[in-house]
Amino acid sequence: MHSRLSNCEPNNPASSTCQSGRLLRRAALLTLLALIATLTTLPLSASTADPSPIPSIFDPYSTPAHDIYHLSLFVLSICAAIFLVVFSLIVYAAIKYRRRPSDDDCEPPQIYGSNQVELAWTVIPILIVVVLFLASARVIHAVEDAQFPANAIQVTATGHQFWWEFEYPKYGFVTANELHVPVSPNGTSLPTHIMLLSADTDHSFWVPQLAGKTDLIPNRKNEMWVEPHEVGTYVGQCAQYCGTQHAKMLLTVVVQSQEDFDRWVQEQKAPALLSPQVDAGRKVFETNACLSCHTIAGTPANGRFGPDLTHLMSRTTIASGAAPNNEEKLRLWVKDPDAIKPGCLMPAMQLEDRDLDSLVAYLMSLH
Ligand code: HEC
Ligand SMILES: [Cu+2]
Repeated sequence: MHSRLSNCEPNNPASSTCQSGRLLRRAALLTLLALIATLTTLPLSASTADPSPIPSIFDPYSTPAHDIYHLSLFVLSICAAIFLVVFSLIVYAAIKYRRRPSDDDCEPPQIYGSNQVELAWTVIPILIVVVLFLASARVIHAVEDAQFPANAIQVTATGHQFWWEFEYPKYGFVTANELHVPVSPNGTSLPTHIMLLSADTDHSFWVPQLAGKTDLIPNRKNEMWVEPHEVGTYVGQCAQYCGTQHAKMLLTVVVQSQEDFDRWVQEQKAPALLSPQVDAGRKVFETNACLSCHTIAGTPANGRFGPDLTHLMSRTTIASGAAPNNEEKLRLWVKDPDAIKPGCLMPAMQLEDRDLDSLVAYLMSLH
């Protein structure tokens, strides 16, 4: 009967091996079922509740993020279908053709070449790849080649080790770490166009709920845009390793109603408040190196190496989200920036306690 193989000997496995094999198979099958059940119940739908504090690509709130979200669902479902088909076939084959006690240990008939099968496993994957390519190209085109209305907000974002600078060239002011943009309620379109630059090394701007990830590269202009549909605060992170404090480069985007945004713009455009009560602190600031690294509009301080401090107190955090913006943390920061952000590029200025107090009072007056 098995003339093809001469050294064919019947085999006789111990029944205990058989028993444990059956148990193993049953465990594997259960694991597989559990895996499939978990995968199919994952919450993949976009919610309409408030933006979650944990940024997620599955919870989009802005036009480009929506497009990317739908594309990823499409790609994921194709991949899931392929996974299910291939995995089921493997499991089926492994169970159906498993070794049995009755096996005679002979090599089965060997089959070579089948035009139908080979065509099928060449053509189907090619079709899948073409569909994925076209779907991606459509979204890339929609996001990268978008046309902007004349009233689009312009922002130049510059990545620094280890903070973000946001300049609004049309309005003529600069702020840091907390980007404000107007909302585009459903049906309207008021996008914010962001020019991405870097002052030192590579950074990456990623607020997953608003748009895809785009790098900030020295000597190069990259662009991106957001068009959020709901008011709220969205967070992200520098997504390209840029040095010691890369992990403390929080990105905060405050999406505001048109009126709130306009009010914020008016406040930011104004020069710094000069209150005589904090003159002592201002002198400390202006007679130390602070003024060559920081700008305070309306004063001699015009450095660009560190964040603009003109309206420091309009921000909720300092040092790119590393600490809340309050008197205690400001004092600690100016006394010893490394205590909050070890390795950051602001030096400890070794001030006397009295000078430190008046300096912090001055900073606290910068609303
Ligand atoms: C060598 C340049 C340099 C000098 C001098 C300097 N700073 Fe800074 N400062 C920076 C940099 C860079 C940052 C951003 C650090 C970060 O977030 O990683 C910063 C951040 C700050 C911040 C937080 C701003 C924000 O919105 O996050 C404050 C406040 C500040 N500096 C105050 C001062 C004061 C007051 C002095 C003088 C006693 C001073 N700085 C001197 C470079 C400098
Ligand atoms: Cu970075």
